[in-house]
Amino acid sequence: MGDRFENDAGTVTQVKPDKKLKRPRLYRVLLHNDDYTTREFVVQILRTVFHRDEQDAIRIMLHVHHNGVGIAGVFTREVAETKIQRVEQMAQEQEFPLRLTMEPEEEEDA
Ligand code: TYC
Repeated sequence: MGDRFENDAGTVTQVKPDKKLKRPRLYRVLLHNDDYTTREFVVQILRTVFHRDEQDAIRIMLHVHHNGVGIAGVFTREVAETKIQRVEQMAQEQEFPLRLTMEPEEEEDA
């Protein structure tokens, strides 16, 4: 139980027991290679949706192009889901088959 305080008017305040403030689980958003999405489009979404600078966006795009998969960014679950949806929407509009997935980072203790 948390601390109790009583003021001069007899009002008792009971403090809620401390809750452990757990850090939210983080998710990697993975970008997958394909043969049809243009390099320019991938760089564009890395810049606009994932806020990468030009150099970083090109580096990530080339990494995915050569290795098949790479990390666009790391976010809480809802933010990761929203970014994936935005990119899927943008890709669909240009009929690119670009695919993104997310996976939880391993839990760190304490
Ligand atoms: N392989 C694509 C091309 O040569 C470029 C590309 C890179 C596509 C990364 C998707 O996630 C991707 N046009």
